[in-house]
Amino acid sequence: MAEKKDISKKKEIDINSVTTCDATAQMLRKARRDGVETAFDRAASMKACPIGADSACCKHCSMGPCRLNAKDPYGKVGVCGATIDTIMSRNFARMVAAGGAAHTDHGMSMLDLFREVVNGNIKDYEIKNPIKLIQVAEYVGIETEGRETSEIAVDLYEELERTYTQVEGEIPFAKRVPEKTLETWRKHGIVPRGAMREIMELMHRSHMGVDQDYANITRQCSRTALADGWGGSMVATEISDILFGTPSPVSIEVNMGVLKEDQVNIIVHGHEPNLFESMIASVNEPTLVQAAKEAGATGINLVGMCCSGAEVLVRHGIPHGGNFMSTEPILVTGAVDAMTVDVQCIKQGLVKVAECYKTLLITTNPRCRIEGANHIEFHEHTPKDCTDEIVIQAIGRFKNRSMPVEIPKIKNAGVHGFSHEYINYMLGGSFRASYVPLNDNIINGRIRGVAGVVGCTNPRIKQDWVHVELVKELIKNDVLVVQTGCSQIALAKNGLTTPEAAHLAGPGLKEVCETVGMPPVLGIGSCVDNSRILIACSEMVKTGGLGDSLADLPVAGAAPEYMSEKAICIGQYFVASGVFTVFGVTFPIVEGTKFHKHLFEDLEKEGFGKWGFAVGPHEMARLMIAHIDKKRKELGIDKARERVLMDMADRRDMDAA
Ligand code: BF8
Ligand code: SF4
Repeated sequence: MAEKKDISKKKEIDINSVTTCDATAQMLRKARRDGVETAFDRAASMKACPIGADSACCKHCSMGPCRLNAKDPYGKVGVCGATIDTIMSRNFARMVAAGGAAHTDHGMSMLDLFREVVNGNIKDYEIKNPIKLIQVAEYVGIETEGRETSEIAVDLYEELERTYTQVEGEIPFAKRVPEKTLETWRKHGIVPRGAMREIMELMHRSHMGVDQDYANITRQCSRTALADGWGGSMVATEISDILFGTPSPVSIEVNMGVLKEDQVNIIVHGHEPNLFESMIASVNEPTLVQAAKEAGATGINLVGMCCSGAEVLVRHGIPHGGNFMSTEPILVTGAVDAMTVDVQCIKQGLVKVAECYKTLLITTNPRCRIEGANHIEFHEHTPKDCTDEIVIQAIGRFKNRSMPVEIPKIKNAGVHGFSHEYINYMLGGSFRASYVPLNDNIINGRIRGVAGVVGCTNPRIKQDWVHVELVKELIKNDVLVVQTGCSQIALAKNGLTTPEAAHLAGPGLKEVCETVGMPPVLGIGSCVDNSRILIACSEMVKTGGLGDSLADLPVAGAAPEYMSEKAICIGQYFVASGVFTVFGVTFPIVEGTKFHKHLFEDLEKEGFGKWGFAVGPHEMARLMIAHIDKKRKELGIDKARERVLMDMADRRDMDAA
C-alpha cells in the first residue's frame, strides 16, 4: 500500500531565494496555489545526504556498505581496508564513467544515424553540410581530393566508429590535439582508445578489490573522460553539424513567454537532435498545420528545453523555454500541450506535474521510458511516424484544453550560434578567416582571457544566480565568455547574449565586441558542444603566441550550478586537457585528503589543468581571473594587460551603473 504523505511536515520554500528566474518564480507561486510539487520543494524537504555529498561511503560490495567520517577521514577504513582516497576516487571514477557513457552513447546514436544516411537506408535526413564533412575527414587524415562526398562519408563513418570500438591505439580526434598536450597524455599513458574500452576498464578498476591507488585511478578517469571530450562528444557535435548544419549567429528568444496561448505548444526536452529535427519537419507539415487550425489554434509552436533546445537554438533559432530547473515549472503554465523527451536530464517528477495540468508527457527513446509517461517510439528510419503522431496528440490536447492557462509574459532576446567555425570567420573576415585577431587581442591585453561557463542548474543553489553573477564579473574584467548547455540559457534570460551587453564588459573586451558586433557572451550549443571549446582552444594554440599546449592558455572553465555525472566527466576532460576548471554547489571529495590534493594541485604539476571549487560567483571569478593572470604572466604578456586593468574605483562605478 502506498505510504501516506504528511504534507504538513514539508518545508515551504521561499521562492525568491530558490530562483532568480522571474518566470520560474511566477510558476512556482502558481504551483503552490495549485498544490503541485516540484524539485525545488523536494530539495527543500530532502536534506542532501552529508556522507554521500562528501563521497565518504562505499557500497561496492556486501561486506559494506561502509561509511567513513569526513571529519576524520583517516580515522577509519572500509571492511576490506579501503582508505578514504580509494573510496572517493572509485566513486569519482564511476561518475566519470557514467557521464562519459551518456555523452558517448549519444554520440553513437548520431553515428548510427550517419551510417544509415551514408548507406542510403535513411532518406529523411541528409548530409546538409558537405564542407564540414570534408573538413572533418581531413582532420582525421582521410584523402578528400577529387573524391565523391559519398565515398568520403563512408570512410569517415568507418574512421569515427573507432572512437568507440578501437581496442588499441589512439582515437581519431587525437589528431586534433596540440602536439605538446598530446605528448603529455602519451607520457602519462592516457591517450584514449575506444570509449567502450575505456569505460569498461574504468568500471573494472573501480570494482571492489581492483585499483586501490587514487593516482592510478585518476589516470583512468582522465583517459575515459578524454574519450568523451575528444571522442563521443566531439563525434556528436561534428556529425550533427554535418547532418543538420553548423551553427552561425542567429537571433533567438528565450524564456517561458515564448509559449503562445492561442497555439498548440510542443516542447522538446532532452539531448538528441534527430528527434528535434524531425519534429521541426512535422510542425511544418501543411496537413498538420491545417489540423491545428481546425482545432481552433492559430498555429503550432515548437519550443526547446535543456540541451536539445540549445542545439536547435544555435542551429535554427528555435525558441527556448528554459533550463533544467524550469522544466517542471513550465508545465505549470497549463499551456504546454505536449512535452516530448528523449534521453538525459529528464526528471521523473515531470510525470506528476504533467498529469496535474493534463499535459501529454511523451517518451520517445527505447533507452528512456518513464513510468506513467506515454511512449511513442522514435525510429530514425521512419522518424515522422513518431513526430507526426506527437503533433496529432498535441492538437487533440489543445482542442480539449480544460485548465486555465497562465503564461509568464517574459521573453528575452539574444544572438547565439557561435561555432568554432564562425568565430574563425567572425574575427578574421571571409578572406582571412583565422584566430589571429583573437590571439592578438589576448596578447595586446584587450581580451584578458577566455572562460567557458557551462553546465546545469541545481535546486540546491539559487537558479541562474551564480551563472549570471559569475559571467558579469568575468566580462567586466575583460574575459570573453563562451557558453554551452543550461548555463547559456541563464545568461540569455538576463540579456547578456546580445551585442548591446558589450556595455557591461571591461573597456578592452567592449572595444573588441563593438568592433566585431558580437556579444561578450557567446552561446555555442549543448553540453556535447563543449567539444567546440576544446577545438577553439586548440586553434588558439596552433595560431601561435599563446604557448605550445592547452595548459599554457589564459583560459579557465566553470560549471557553477552543476548537478550531473556528465558535468563531472566534462570537468575531468577539461582538466586532463589542461584547463583550470571550477565547480560550484558541492564537490564530492573531502578537503584535506590526498585525493583532493591530487585533483586540486598535483595534476597541474604534471602538465594538466586542475580542479577548483567555490560556491559564490565572486570567489569563483576571482579564482578564474587569478589563473588567467598567472598564465598571462607565464606567457610574458602580463605587461600589456596592466594598461587596461580597472582599479577598484572603476569597478565600483560599473557596479553602481
Ligand atoms: O547535458 S547542462 S542539466 S540539460 S547535464 Fe542536463 Fe546539465 Fe542541462 Fe544537457 Ni548538460
Ligand atoms: Fe566496504 Fe570495501 Fe566493500 Fe567498499 S569495497 S563496501 S569499502 S568492504
